[in-house]
Amino acid sequence: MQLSWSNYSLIAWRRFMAIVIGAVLIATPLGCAYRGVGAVTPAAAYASPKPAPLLFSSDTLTTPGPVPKAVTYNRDLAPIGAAMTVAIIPSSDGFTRAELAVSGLLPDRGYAVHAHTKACGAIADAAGPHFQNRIDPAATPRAPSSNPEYANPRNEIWLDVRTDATGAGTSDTTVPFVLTDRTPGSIVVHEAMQTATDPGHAGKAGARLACLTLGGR
Ligand SMILES: [Cu+2]
Repeated sequence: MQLSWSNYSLIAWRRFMAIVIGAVLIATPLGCAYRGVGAVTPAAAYASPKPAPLLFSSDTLTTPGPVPKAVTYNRDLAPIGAAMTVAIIPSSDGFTRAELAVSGLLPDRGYAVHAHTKACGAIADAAGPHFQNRIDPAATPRAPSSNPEYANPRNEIWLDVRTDATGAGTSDTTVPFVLTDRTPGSIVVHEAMQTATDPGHAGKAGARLACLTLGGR
């Protein structure tokens, strides 16, 4: 059977319309996204969040002032002039490594150390609670997370350190998550010699002695 001209033109017309409709379907979200109308491209909708860059901070402790990067809240246990250096290093395999070096602290002493959510401030509480990868839904500002399911060194970044005879020490940890748009604001040194891990006390480490702000916040 031979196709008539009208059959050909009908098929051609249908193909043409299919191409036009397809092009409109593809172009519409791109155009909306470009104009910031709120639509997102399918690729953006399924793309994983961009990993945070390396976080590095280093400074010596001073008294709380207008915008200090590193502060002491207890000069006896965290003397002015003591130094803190921290690097939080993303990796491509789903892990994050954190390294801490301190000097000028008391000799032969343990210090509990963690990443906290906010920058250091005039008062020790300014640094907020511990940074958690999966945030404990039961935690509140008055009752920070103490559930070992959340307050543990795999869901938080713990850098408990022990100083040598000169007051210097290093510690490191590797956690099984990557930082994305939400990153820690500071590293806080506590009075306890190591962080508690038992239920109801997990993550607790006594008074905040010193704080180093991460990044420019
Ligand atoms: Cu802490």
